[in-house]
Amino acid sequence: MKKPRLILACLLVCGAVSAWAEDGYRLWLRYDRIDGQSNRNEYRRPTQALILATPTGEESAIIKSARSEVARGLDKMLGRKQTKVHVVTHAPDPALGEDGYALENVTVDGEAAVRVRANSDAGVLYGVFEVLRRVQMRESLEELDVVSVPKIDRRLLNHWDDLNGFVERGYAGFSLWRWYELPEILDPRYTDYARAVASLGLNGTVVTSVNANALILTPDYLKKVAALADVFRAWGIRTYLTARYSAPIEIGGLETADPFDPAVQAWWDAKIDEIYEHIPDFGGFVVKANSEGQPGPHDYGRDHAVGANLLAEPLAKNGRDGIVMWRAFVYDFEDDTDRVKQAYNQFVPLDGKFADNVLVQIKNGPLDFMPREAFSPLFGATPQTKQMVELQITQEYLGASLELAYLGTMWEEVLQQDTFVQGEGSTIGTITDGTLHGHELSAIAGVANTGTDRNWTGHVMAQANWYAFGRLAWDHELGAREIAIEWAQLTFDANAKATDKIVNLLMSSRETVVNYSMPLGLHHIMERGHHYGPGPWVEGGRPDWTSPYYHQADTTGIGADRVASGSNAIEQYAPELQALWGNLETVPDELLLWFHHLPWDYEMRSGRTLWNELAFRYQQGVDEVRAMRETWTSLRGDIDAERWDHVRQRLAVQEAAAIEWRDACLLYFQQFSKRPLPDGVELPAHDLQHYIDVNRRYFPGHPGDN
Ligand code: GCW
Repeated sequence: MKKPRLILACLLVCGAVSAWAEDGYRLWLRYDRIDGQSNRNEYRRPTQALILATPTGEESAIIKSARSEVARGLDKMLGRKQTKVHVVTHAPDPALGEDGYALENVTVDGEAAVRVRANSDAGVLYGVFEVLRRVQMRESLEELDVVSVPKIDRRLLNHWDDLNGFVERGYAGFSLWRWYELPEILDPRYTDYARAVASLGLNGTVVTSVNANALILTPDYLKKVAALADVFRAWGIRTYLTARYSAPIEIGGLETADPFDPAVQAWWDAKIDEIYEHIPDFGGFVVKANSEGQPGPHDYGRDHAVGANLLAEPLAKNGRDGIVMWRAFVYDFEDDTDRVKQAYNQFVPLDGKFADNVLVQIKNGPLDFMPREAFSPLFGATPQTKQMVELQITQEYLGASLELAYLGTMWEEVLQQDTFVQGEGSTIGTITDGTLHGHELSAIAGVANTGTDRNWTGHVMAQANWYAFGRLAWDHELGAREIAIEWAQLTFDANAKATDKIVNLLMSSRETVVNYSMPLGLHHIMERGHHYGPGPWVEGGRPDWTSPYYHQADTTGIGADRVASGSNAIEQYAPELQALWGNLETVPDELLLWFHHLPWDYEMRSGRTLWNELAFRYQQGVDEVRAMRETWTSLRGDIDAERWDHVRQRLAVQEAAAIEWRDACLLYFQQFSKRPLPDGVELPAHDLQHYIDVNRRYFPGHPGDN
């Protein structure tokens, strides 16, 4: 009687163990044993030793990290006891910049070796991660001729994490930073976080939210930040904070935070000295000022440049290289100018007034991370001011972590978008990397999608967005598809056919979300507060937080009028784009209703009326999610059951969400269009009121009460 029980127990335990193993925790750093033959192709196991060549040849903390990753990765994959790692000195090579690296084949004592050469220890670490990536992808380490140099200096994650553990627009649990345990207790997860960040070549993290709490700047909290910074430093990651503009009042006991007040200046000066005592390589601040209720220099009649320079000066004192990333996400509901014009209006007159170590941090769109918007016209409009792009990795408007939306395609579109400010080729990528206007210092930010969920990002497929952001921060010219291929190979290690299917699924997913939520250039028609699901009917309160402000639907038609007949926001763009987007003959369908208010019977390129096209796009979005589900079903057995089922469940949710968007929006807009749904578009299951009454209480990531 005993034996079967034992076997049963073993089966249960073993089953549980393997289920736990595929919980997504390992991200793209899986390092599974390679058995000589991979799913994809024959693989010749590299036998080489590793030579780490730096200008100093020292065994620094970062080099130790590189060694530990080799042991954890290479040895495990190759089933080796210990790869030989030699650290040697090498003359600096200007071609590699600060963080770049070269991978070369060399012979040491008659033995084949791979040399990772760089000008900094961080560069060596990035090179080691590339070696590991290549081995994971079964790429040969022979005939190596790799030189890789990041185009952007400061490659940052921005965490919107509050001190109480809540993550604003976070859909993967709570904050990774356990402030109440710090500085004494160090969660091992901090190291795993740092490994993941460094593996992508990211080199900075802003650990607190832009909706800032001044407490983080108090001595007790600075000790906690310093403990985190110590962990991150060993992985080449610098720590940054957000600065609450009114901190001199809230924690400094002053009566004002006016940047012209000498006591305020002295306070920041001393505070920044204190920060550097705790964190000698402190990176600087991100500041959200005079936006959505945050305090700022306007409270004292001073402009953004004066505001930013107040912090910039002490950050550059004594040879420090701290920076200020001053956000351009500013708009004021008391100003009745079209919201999408306001940042440009506030910042363009300030060009040339910002200190050298200030960058203006601009969201890709002038509104707010919509599934698609025209790019922010502020890009390139202040040639003397350093500008950087802020992308949102967390899916605030693209289905949170319930829905699959690969954002690599969206960011490729953004980074390669031509602004024409200096003629053709003036892309947002070249503005962000500083080359267009000849700026030395450059930075890029992505709002993180990480949290305490075991798989880090809530939806396993959302790991691809963290990955894609990191890769694009390193090289904004990489293609979304090549990044998706890498990620899918590293993450699932499936056969070639299955990998192809996963990549295709990723590649079309963002457009699918656009189709079922905000097609044809519609924007900001989501539910209020938590921003999940449809809400074209949202009205009341400040107008720029309502939906009709943006869709402008009425019996004559639909769309935001941003040409001369309306807000004329289009005038903020280069003449080439004004001509392209202002003209109905040439404006792409994707931006049609972003710029134009058009009659319901307007004839589209497809030959359909605008109303029919709108209905058709919503239906198409639903059909595409159904196709995604079929594709996923067909992957059963090609990837592990745990993650297969995880995604399968979420795709079912996504189909229901797509149907809800379609039905809610079409019923709502039909009140104005007064036209029937065209053939081929499914009839809604409920009346409009049903959708209006949907109330998602306690949706994660929303700071207000639900
Ligand atoms: O998109 C909006 C979000 C806010 C966010 C703000 C910002 C951190 O709804 O939650 O606040 O943007 O970027 O400052």
